[in-house]
Amino acid sequence: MKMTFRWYGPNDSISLEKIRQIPGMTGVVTAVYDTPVGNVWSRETIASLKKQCDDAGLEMEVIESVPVHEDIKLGRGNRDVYIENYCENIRRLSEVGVKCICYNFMPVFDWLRTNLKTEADDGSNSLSYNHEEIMSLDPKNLSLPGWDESYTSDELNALLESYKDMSHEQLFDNLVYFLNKIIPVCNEVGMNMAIHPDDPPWDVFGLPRIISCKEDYERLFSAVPDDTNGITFCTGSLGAGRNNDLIEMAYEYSKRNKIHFAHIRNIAYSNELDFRETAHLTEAGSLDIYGIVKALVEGGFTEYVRPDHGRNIWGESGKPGYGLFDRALGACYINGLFEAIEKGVKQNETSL
Ligand code: DNO
Repeated sequence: MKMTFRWYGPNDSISLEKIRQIPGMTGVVTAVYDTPVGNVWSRETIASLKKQCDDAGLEMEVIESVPVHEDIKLGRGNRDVYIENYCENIRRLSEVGVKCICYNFMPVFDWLRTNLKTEADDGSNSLSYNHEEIMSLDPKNLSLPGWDESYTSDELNALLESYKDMSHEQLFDNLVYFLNKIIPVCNEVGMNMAIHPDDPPWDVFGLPRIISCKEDYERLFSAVPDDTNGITFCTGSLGAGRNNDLIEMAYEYSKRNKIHFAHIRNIAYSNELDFRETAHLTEAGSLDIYGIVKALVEGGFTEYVRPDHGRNIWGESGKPGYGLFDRALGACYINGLFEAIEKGVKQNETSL
């Protein structure tokens, strides 16, 4: 396992120097943020990110994300242009040693929450999701925390309109079309693709979502059966789906080398669909983080991990989910779990 930390580039309030001081940190997960979605990233910008990481003694082997242009998800006539740009980004990133790209295929919105500062009893605060609140919103006049605010309301309306009649099957076919074009490039340059699950893992605002559960993964793997076509195993996103058996999935997909990247965080269920994010510790939430890490280790997982969303603690008011303190605590906890479980597994092997 390689422990990494998400870094939002030179504008991140958390410096690489601080990230490096977190015990066990080997590298960062970053991206180019100033280029419009769908365009080719400049070699200079990529090289500059790489140099900053090198200078700080951190690796830059994972990119999160190279976003997928909506025209690709919609299967529009000009998608091939954006797909070719995507291929070029894969090539350019591989030139500087990137090994894994995290992306998602969620229409319009990425992750959705209704509150970014839900207070817990201990005075910390974190992100939360309330389904009734989401359902009461008019997607055409949205002002939701956490989604890409780069759309004007007219653009957003037009985009939502374009998805109006799209079925899950069509969206899935568009994903397969995209993957069939990019996977040959991934094989050529040695890049793993790691699709992020839908967050939350169900349809919202009538938009189809297709990467939410085991059946979705099975369909994805059989449609594009290639080693580079893998997943970002995000415990918090998948875990919001009460029917997802995370321990089973972690074991099964690490055994099949399908997990190229893992996001580890915990959530506490409040009722059937609602949840709030908690500290990473198993006992802090509803997910068995110990059980999940154990399943990853036993399945032979050796890829990248990052502590996902943290709370705001100790007076910090960080980027929602991405402050320093709680994610650093999360990294230490996760490192501890891996060390204990890996050593336990080795001991068992030698005593057999
Ligand atoms: C949220 C993140 C997601 C993720 C994208 C990947 O905190 O996990 O925004 O980066 O879905 O494309």
